[in-house]
Amino acid sequence: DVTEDCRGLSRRRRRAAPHHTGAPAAAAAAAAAARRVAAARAAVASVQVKGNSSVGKTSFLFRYADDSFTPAFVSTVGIDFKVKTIYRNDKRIKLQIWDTAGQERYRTITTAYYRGAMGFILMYDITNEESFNAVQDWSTQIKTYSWDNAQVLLVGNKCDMEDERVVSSERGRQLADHLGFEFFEASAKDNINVKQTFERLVDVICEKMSESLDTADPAVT
Ligand SMILES: Nc1nc2c(ncn2[C@@H]2O[C@H](COP(=O)(O)OP(=O)(O)OP(=O)(O)O)[C@@H](O)[C@H]2O)c(=O)[nH]1
Ligand SMILES: [Mg+2]
Repeated sequence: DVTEDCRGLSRRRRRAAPHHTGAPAAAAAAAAAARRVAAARAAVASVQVKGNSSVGKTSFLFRYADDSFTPAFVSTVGIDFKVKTIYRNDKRIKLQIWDTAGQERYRTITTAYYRGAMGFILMYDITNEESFNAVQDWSTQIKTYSWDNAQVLLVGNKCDMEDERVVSSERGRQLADHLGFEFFEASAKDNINVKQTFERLVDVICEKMSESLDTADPAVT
């Protein structure tokens, strides 16, 4: 429960804070309190982007969070994250997006983080057969290490490179159906389906969360 977490955090902070007097301190305290209230009101959703190295995970995140794109390839070391506040159905949601390294050598580090995610974007590159073949393995990893109710979307990235396409939309869709995931083709470069992917994932997570809250309600028999 996110609200509980925020309250717990503010209690700990209050106890640890030194006792100040005077207007600047009071103003700062009021501002801090306002921030705590705002933070407590926002739900937190945590998602991760997975898939082989160079499929475009970091680019996808940068396009979404900063609306930027660079053609240079800087392979991610370990794990990193960005936070973006979004509004869905009048609800404020702090979306925590974890960008994980696709390279095999960081697998031990990245595997440790699966548990924390409510949803995953599993990505391949439509111009790279190997990245598509790896989707099954990534899916198995997700199912093995993540929370049982975690939601997954399959994304075929780089759909701007139609001339170099080796994975047809049809094969992508079939694999998604087989794995039970929703499917999008997208381009971080041309900003196609990036926002839509994240928003759909958040909506699916919210649906799933309220479903599991309903079934967990002890008043319902
Ligand atoms: N044409 C095109 N190029 C893209 C797209 N997305 C990413 N790229 C390029 O693909 C390369 C790899 O992108 P990254 O986002 O760094 O890949 P990654 O999946 O984060 O790789 P790792 O961090 O090693 O796991 C970079 O040169 C990007 O510019 C896209 O939609 N279209
Ligand atoms: Mg990366």
